[in-house]
Amino acid sequence: MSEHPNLSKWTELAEKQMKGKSLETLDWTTPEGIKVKPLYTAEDLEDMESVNTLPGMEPYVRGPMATMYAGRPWTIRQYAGFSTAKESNAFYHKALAAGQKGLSVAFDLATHRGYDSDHPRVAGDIGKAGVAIDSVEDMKILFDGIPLDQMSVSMTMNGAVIPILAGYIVAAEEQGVKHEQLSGTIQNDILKEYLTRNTYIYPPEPSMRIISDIMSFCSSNMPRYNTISISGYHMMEAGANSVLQTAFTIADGIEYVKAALKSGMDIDTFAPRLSFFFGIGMNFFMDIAMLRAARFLWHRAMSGFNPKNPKSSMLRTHCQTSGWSLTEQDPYNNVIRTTMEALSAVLGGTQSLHTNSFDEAIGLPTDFSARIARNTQIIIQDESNITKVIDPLGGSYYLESLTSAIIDEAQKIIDEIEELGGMAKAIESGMPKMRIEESAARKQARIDQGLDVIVGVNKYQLANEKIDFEIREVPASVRDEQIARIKEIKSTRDQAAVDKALADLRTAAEGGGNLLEAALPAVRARATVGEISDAMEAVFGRFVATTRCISGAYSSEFVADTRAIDNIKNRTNAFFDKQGRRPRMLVTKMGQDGHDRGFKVVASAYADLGFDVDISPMFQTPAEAAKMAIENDVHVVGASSLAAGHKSLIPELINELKKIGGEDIIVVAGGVIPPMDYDFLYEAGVKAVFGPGTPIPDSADKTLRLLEEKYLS
Ligand code: MLC
Ligand code: 5AD
Repeated sequence: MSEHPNLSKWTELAEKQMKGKSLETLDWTTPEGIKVKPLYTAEDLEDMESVNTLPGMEPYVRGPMATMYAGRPWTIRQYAGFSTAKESNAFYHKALAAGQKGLSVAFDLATHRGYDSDHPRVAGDIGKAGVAIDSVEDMKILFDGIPLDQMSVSMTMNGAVIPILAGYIVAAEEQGVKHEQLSGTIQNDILKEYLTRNTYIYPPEPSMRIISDIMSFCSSNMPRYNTISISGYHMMEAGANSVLQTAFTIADGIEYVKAALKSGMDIDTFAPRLSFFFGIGMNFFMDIAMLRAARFLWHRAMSGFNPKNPKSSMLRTHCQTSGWSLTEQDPYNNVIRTTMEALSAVLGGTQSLHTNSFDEAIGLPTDFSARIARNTQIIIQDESNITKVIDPLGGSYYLESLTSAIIDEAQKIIDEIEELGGMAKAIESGMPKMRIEESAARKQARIDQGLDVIVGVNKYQLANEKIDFEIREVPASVRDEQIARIKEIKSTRDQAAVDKALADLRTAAEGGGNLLEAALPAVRARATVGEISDAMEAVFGRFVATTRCISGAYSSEFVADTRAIDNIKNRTNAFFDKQGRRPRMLVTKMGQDGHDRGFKVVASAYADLGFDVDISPMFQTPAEAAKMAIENDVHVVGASSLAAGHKSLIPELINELKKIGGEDIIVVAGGVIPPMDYDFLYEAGVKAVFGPGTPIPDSADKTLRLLEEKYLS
């Protein structure tokens, strides 16, 4: 028998092994600000409310279902969509045949923002980041051969949520499937769009009403349908640490509950069908603990609304591994990262999971990369025996301590948001966005200094990278195909019926009825996504965000060694001395690409490095970006592209600059740009391309060198 654990004896022993160094030097402060010790014991668990609970029972720390994966494994649900409905449908069929269990539709950015494929603003976006859908005819092709009474379908849609959900319902009707048979989830989470994802259409108030209308329609007509997927994923991808992700997501959930209650619904009619969506990153134990903490916090928050149905306070969630954690460099490492993150999601007790493809930082999944991503889950489910025991890490001293720490830290932020008047008010105040952007800038600074390791990027880089796998490219002809189909539909439909349905929808928008219900006749009459969106926009208006960026967070993380940034700062100062002004840069995003983490981090870091930075609004056309560059008299434009629009949007920007006398302005590009496209961009006149993972001091150095050559030599 070993002797009873004695912590002071362990400390003595450990200190001896530390050869004089204090044990405290082994403590680690996580990005969340949580102190992690090298050892946890039973003593750490005393008085913790979240320990010693059971799965399927309040407060659901150990999982929402009593038997969890021992009874039924999580749903393998891979997010996918590209090109036309026909191509995406074929991709879904192959995935289902190979072991995927649920569908998850990725729409292109034009659809997200409520534009038909023939709209001039979206010429560079059609079919690129997801599938192009213009009408119910496209929806029917998308689900061809997929029985919607049996298959649960998730649709990631937030802006154009009314025409898309109505399109799905009508496509099902035309398959002979009744509303009450439909099972699945619509993302329908607008608050985080204003915060990070940016595919909003209308201002916050009418958008919140749209959500209540959907909850109300579905609770009466589609009882198996999850009316919202309250998402932290995008906050994580935008740079939020796990405490921020948890707090803001739960606070968003509370806001939706309040909005539904205000519209007159009873808590138990809608709350059981609220679902969640978390992003899982590389901090392995932290994100397991995050899911457990989130369930606890949701139960606690919901208890305040006195539901009668236990399901009303039960957090069920989808998870996705982090796209941001994956690298363009040495990309097979991404298979390993995704496996780690998938395990974290599973050990945290997710209900549904998407595992990213290893080519994430280069393009959309191919058949090959999608197979490996899917098989990652299948192997965990079928080969590892991990599913046999419920919450197998429950009781781990470390994990339970982390769970409790996240609960405490996130609760403080949730309370802070309540004091601001709830999440909608907090978003208006700018607080959550600032916190996320600060967290992102700090993370980037730690990576750029090598304090946070990314293999292949800031450690063990390969001298020669070569891509030996296929990359998916979506041809520009998709736009022509979509435009031809829109023409065909418009010429064969009953226009009077369309006009009447759209007029009725406008009336509903003005306050005369449920928007989802009112959109159904319009969809049946073959009104397009753009027409339905426009009918509501005529009443609600279109939301335009102000872009701001934080300052100081990036440079303040450089404590130990400031050489890399000092060099740039000295040179921007020298530029100022010689030119009478600082190097001025416009950082812009064109097309409907809403990924603003990179462009915000670059803008705030460059400002810290002594550039004079202008940041454009989102969703610029190339002509608008060029005009802003001229008006602000910049030396250089940095175009950020993460949604595959770079081959059309960036050359067009250069043409537009030429047209209005800006041929002298240097153009550099950054983002998810596959190496095989670099030469194309150089030929179009781009002076430098910065792929994912480029340290900011490196890109700033190169940009500055271009400016020095041009202006100082
Ligand atoms: C589950 N069930 C069980 C059980 N486990 N029954 C008995 N014993 C068990 N152990 C039952 C459930 O009660 C349910 O039935 C049914 O089985 C299905 O289980 P589920 O757990 O509800 O799974 P699922 O249907 O997959 O739903 C998961 C979900 C849902 C609730 C999280 O909202 C979902 O699928 N979300 C996916 C969201 C998504 O894919 N988003 C992509 C975002 S990508 P019943 O009858 O109770 O329903 C993105 C990227 C971008 O956003 O573009 O930015
Ligand atoms: N197909 C597959 N995965 C996609 N993602 C985004 N769009 C698609 C798509 N069309 C994934 C990526 C990205 C995350 C937001 O979702 O992993 O990082």
